[in-house]
Amino acid sequence: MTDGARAATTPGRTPHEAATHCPYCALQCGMLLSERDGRIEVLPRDFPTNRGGLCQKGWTAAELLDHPERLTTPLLRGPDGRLAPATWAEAYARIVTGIRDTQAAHGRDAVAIFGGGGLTNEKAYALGRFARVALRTRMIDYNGRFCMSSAAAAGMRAFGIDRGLPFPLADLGRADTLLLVGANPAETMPPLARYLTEQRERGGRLIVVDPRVTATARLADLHLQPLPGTDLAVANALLHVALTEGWVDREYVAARTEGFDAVRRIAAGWWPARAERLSGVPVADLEEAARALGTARTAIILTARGAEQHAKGVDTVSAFVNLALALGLPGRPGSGYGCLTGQGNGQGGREHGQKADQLPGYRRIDDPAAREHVAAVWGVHPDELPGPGVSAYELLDLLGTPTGPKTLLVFGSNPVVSAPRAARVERRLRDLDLLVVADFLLSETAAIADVVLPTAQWAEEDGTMTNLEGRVLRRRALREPPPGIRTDLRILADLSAALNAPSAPAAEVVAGDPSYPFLPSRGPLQPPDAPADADPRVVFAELRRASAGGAADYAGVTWERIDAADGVFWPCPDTDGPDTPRLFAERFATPSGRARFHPVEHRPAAEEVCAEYPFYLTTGRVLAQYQSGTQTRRVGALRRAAPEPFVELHPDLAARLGVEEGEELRVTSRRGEMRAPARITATIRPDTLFAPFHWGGAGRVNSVTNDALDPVSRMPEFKVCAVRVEKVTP
Ligand SMILES: Nc1nc2c(c(=O)[nH]1)N[C@H]1C(S)=C(S)[C@@H](COP(=O)(O)OP(=O)(O)OC[C@H]3O[C@@H](n4cnc5c(=O)[nH]c(N)nc54)[C@H](O)[C@@H]3O)O[C@H]1N2
Ligand SMILES: Nc1nc2c(c(=O)[nH]1)N[C@H]1C(S)=C(S)[C@@H](COP(=O)(O)OP(=O)(O)OC[C@H]3O[C@@H](n4cnc5c(=O)[nH]c(N)nc54)[C@H](O)[C@@H]3O)O[C@H]1N2
Ligand code: SF4
Ligand SMILES: [Mo]
Repeated sequence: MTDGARAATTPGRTPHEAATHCPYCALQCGMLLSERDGRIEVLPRDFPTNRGGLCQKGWTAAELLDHPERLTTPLLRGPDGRLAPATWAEAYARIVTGIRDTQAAHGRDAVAIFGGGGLTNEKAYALGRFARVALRTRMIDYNGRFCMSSAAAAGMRAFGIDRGLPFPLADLGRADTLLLVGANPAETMPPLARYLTEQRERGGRLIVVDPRVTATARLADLHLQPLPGTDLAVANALLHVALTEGWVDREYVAARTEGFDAVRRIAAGWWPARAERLSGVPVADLEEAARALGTARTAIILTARGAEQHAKGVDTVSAFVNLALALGLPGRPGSGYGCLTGQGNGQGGREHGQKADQLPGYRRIDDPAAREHVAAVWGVHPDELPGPGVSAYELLDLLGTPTGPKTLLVFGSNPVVSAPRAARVERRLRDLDLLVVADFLLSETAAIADVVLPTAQWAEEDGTMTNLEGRVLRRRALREPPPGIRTDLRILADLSAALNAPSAPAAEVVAGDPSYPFLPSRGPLQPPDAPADADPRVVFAELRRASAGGAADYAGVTWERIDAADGVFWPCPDTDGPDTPRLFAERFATPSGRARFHPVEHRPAAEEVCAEYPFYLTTGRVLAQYQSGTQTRRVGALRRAAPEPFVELHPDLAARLGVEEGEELRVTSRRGEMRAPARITATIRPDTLFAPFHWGGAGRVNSVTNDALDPVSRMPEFKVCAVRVEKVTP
């Protein structure tokens, strides 16, 4: 690994190698890149998360580096309405003029930023700083709101801290009972499946809760197949059984928690037959699941998007956290509750300030002490920092409206495909005076932009990512970006300079500070004319300072330290102190040190079925495509494996509609319609349809999904809405 790292910072060496991580999901599988005669080969590397495994997306990730459709120059929309190549100077001039004009006419908040959970920590941090210091806008949020926010909010209110897994992934393999709720890691994190196999080989019990018989459900001993949107009732019923059977850990509840009484009273009313009526999960299965959890020596409960992407996602996660607390799991060795983070930097991306209500280190932007600390690092007065903005969907839905932002800059997201009620979001984006998108491919969102900035890809930049375990990792560059292409950090630094913003004092701060031994030696990957704060090492050094003392404290994390071990788990406040692979052994991060129960009641989905829209639709992922598909739809092997959108439906329903396999279906909701071929399978409930969200155009399922938001996390209800379905007769 160190060899790879060294090679990566030594340009011109052939063969060129870099030990880095996959660009896609939060598992951040270790991989080795090697370049010979211009060809790049991907090899898996033994890393604690993937243990030498990779999925098909990882194996083929390098194909996009030299892809013919890669953007190589900035693009500007001309008077003829078309995007045409332009110089960087022209692109920056258009952006800076646009920002100035917009802010002069409509105020600072009329310029907005939309970020992404795939960005490195350095970029997420720089984006937040750019918004607050260069633009002085409060309007910044990011796609993690669509992903992680419900579990994050539930974790915060129970534990006082939000780290997806509060223990290393390897614990999964040793748990006696493992409950996966709305998670399909066999397709969404395939190398993780080996922990599930290991767990079962050791005699453990695996329980999966999913409305579909997924590849993950097929690995399970027990599969609960609820109606979408009824997990909260299921969780309360499991707690009900644990209570009546005496499996609640009373000592733990008394010593380590608060607020159990209110939760116990609610659970008392959730006898399993009541939950069965709502969810369709048989009483016997609920009792068996509760027994497997309640009588296990060690047990782990994990949630993912199936449980979380609901207008009651926070309360649903809280119901499972309540169950975990009642059984005494969090903080007990080998046990616990966790959430499976999704995007490559889904964890770090939600810690360093690209969220509307946040400053770096998971600080709150409305906390005076936090503002003072961060303002000092940024070299500005605390009063100059804007206040909290609005959440991702609310931001998108304000664009171009009389009171909303008129200019938007997007880094690392493709909301035209991935946002709920996407046709409306697309209209809002088109209503902007100026839309700027930084991407390395022409995503559906870039295609409607006024300015497109070609940016570097993962193998062309250094930085850090924080994986689903809270482990900070090193992304290591294999080679420089192709000519004409700039990194996201460079773009932000250039724009800051062009706006005459007080650019980050990072370089000076850091150069004079002996605790940053690796600075100010600039890496070979930064062109000599690049501003200092385009250097990811400079930005990371500043991030450490800004995060110091916060919940997500990175002050003691250095690139050297990451290189020397297999990453560093936050919080890690001191360079010579320990990091934190496991949280909660002695206390929780709440003021009292106790975990907090939160009483939660089931409530119906925002939209229930009716005569006009008689079926439920849920959405999710397939193995060979990633997210909005900008990247994976352009990789040959992945396109062949998953070439087009589809709608999954049960054979009984197909018979009623008179539809055959592969025939085109139209799925309609109150918000819009999509069309895609039918995929008939008995693995789905007869009252429910499923479609993946990886495609735009007519097959875009987000034309149909519901933009109802969770009141706390502002998470949209991607996982359930009411639809009608019919065969499209040619
Ligand atoms: N191949 C691939 N892998 C990925 C990604 C990708 O796009 N493609 N994206 C990454 C990201 S960002 C994320 S967030 C993760 C997501 O990882 P997962 O959460 O595992 O993925 P999903 O497919 O969105 O949802 C999981 C399951 O929830 C089920 N589900 C739907 N509705 C409900 C419900 O109401 N209750 C319950 N219990 N289950 C329900 C679906 O049937 C689905 O099988 O994957 C990451 N990995
Ligand atoms: N119906 C439905 N919709 C969903 C979901 C669902 O389950 N169902 N899941 C939601 C979830 S969990 C998520 S995370 C979102 C994800 O959806 P998006 O936010 O659209 O995420 P991506 O498709 O990963 O978009 C990333 C874009 O940025 C580009 N990109 C990648 N890396 C970088 C970088 O470093 N810099 C720059 N400048 N660009 C980069 C890629 O080429 C791509 O075009 O979708 C959400 N939408
Ligand atoms: S599981 Fe995730 S990180 Fe690992 S190779 Fe596949 S996409 Fe990449
Ligand atoms: Mo996600």
